Amino acid sequence: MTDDIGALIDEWHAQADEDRPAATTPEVGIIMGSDSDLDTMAGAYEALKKLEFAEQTDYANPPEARFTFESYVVSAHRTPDLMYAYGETAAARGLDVIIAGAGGKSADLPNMTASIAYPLPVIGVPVQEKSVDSVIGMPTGAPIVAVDAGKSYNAALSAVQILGREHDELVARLDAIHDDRRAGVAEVSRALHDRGIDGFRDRQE
Ligand code: RP5
Repeated sequence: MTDDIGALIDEWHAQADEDRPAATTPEVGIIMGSDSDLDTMAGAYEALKKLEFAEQTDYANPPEARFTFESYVVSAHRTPDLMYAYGETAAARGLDVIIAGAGGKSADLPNMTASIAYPLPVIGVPVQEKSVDSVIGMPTGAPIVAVDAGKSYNAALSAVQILGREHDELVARLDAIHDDRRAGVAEVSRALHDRGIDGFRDRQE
């Protein structure tokens, strides 16, 4: 293969053949149909960073963090060969779960990647409301896990829940951010009650 897409495909296949130890490869792969999806997919980055995942930008030189993710743009319609290669090599490259986001009415990247990468779990993120049916509309026997439109943050939490079945430290991190959320509700609840609605609103302005 000669073009840049071909070079990426060749690279992934070569990495799949390397058989690197699990601790040195990304656990989570984030793919999106276009870089215009990035703002919506950023929630996944936010959640993963909160859970102390580092972004692995060089497959051969992993960051120090034990848990990592990688990200790529993979368009189902413009580069179906790239999508196929990503799904096909994902498990051998060490990924445990893929988060795939796409927008538009024909948001096929998540569902097609789920079929290609099966039995690796794929969590679909409909980038827009109109993409929901396309992402979740899979026939019986062709599973995908999906979140609501735009909820890439939740997709990352779900990905880490899956990883947590193998790694107790991730369960502890998930518990910690859940506790933070509970504490946040307790704080505003008390502030609302104790200051009263007018006082609470005044403080927020
Ligand atoms: C989809 O089409 C992408 O996932 C994106 O949401 C949408 C528009 O893509 P661009 O034209 O911005 O590249 O495939």
